[in-house]
Amino acid sequence: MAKGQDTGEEGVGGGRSFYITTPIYYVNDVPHIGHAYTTLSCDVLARFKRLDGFDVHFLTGTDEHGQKVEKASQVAGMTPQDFVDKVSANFRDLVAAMNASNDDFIRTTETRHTEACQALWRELAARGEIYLGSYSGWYAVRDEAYYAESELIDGPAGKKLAPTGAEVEWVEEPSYFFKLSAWQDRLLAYYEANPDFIGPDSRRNEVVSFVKGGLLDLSVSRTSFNWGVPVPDDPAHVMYVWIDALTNYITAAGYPDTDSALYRRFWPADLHMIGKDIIRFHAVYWPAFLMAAGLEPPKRVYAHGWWTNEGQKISKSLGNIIDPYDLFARYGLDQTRYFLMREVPFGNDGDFSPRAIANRINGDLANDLGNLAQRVLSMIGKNCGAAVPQRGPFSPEDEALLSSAHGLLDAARPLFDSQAFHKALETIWAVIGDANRYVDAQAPWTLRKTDPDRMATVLYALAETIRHLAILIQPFMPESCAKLLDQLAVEEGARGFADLGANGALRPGTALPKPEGVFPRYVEEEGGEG
Ligand code: ME8
Repeated sequence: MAKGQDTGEEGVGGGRSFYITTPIYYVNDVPHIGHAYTTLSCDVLARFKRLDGFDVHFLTGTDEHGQKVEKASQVAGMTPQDFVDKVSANFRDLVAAMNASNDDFIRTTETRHTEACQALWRELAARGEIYLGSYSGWYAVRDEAYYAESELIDGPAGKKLAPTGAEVEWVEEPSYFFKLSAWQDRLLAYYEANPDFIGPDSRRNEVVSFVKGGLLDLSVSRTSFNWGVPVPDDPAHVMYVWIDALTNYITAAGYPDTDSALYRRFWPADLHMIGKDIIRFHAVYWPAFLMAAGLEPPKRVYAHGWWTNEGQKISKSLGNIIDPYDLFARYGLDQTRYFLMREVPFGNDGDFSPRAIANRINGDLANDLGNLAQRVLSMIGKNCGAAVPQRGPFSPEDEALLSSAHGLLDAARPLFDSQAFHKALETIWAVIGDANRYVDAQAPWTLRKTDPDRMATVLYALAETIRHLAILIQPFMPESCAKLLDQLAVEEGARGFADLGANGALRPGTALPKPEGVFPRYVEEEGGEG
């Protein structure tokens, strides 16, 4: 069923398409580093794919219905609508502040979304996949999830808690059910036929054993509150917030108009990026809903790990929320983006510490990349008439450096396609290491006196290597790489992956602007904790 895995495919209108989504975030709280992290990873991949010639659709947005959001609006003393308008704007602002390149921002309170949810519901009902019954069991508002008695754990004072630690309440109400139990075998067959559907592998194994353990029918409507999408033809019910939320991915692809250019081009989505907390909803319920409605499941769901703050769970009640705006202000936007993608193997849990980010900024960025660019560009500025050097024949050392730069894209592609962002950076930084060793070995400052022609060739090979590095690092640090490429006088239209290699090589004699440092060292503020 999944077609065009990883490499994209010819869509409507030609060219390869790539549809990537973040979870839509609950508007019960202020956005924190965890939300920024998921959005960032999608932005990095969306930018990579655009540079690689794909027609990308990058979606993010907010999840605005359900009991949790309704309760948060009550605490804030606002109507749910006023409350969601206000908090959704915070998420939209964060997306802009972090320089995310999303093509759409969906809100589940929009009319297009209500229509899509109701159309999906009608389709499921018409196909006999939904029936009316009554639910009695445990519900955790914090997780917006139902739990079986057997899943509960013992909390303090003999209180039962959800396996996530969330409080549970007993719910008894009339409810529509989705016949999830009937999908167990077809889900397992789907996982089997599409080995890349769930990443990383550890999550895939977890999902497969959960489904093998047996599936119960899923309650998909609530009657005890009304902040949700009304169930068609039965207004006493609102849809369970997860059927509403998951539908956002097809709403934004034009559903229910499955003949629309948008839908034909972008559905099924190439990747739903999520955190590991919501894998069950995305890898079990969502493909079951879609298959039951006769629609294609997404091609891949990737669940990344969890950030903690100096070893502690990040939570409002612990007062240790990491505010992404604070990080951008203190360390710089691109520096923060780099750190988040480099520090922790993507897929693993990660721990934030001020020392770790300072080390990355001063080591990887200021020393390795920043110094390389600064040394080379200022030598060219001083010794080559502030223009791309005139090069002579390449030595085997020059060829070796250039060929490692030329090989970067092919090495990086499979790493991006498997969401191994940290490895992509490691691979790029290996070439930075090669380039720094090459500068030391060639010693252009000595050649200046002994063999100026050779110096020019060495500086040319280095400038060309830096051009490759800057083009490939753009997805992670778009603003800083734009500055580097400006300093190499690479035109804006010549910064895509098609311009890598000898075809787009710097032209000797091209005038270069005065070089400026792009990656300053991070100096701890007086009395700061950096
Ligand atoms: O679950 N570390 O929304 P949500 C890493 N509305 N990522 C984190 C994180 C942390 N400490 N904290 C949050 C919902 N995240 C639903 C989704 S989708 C159809 C509906 C990220 O606001 C991570 O991506 O609780 C996680 O999955 C998501 O925020 C949960 O956001």
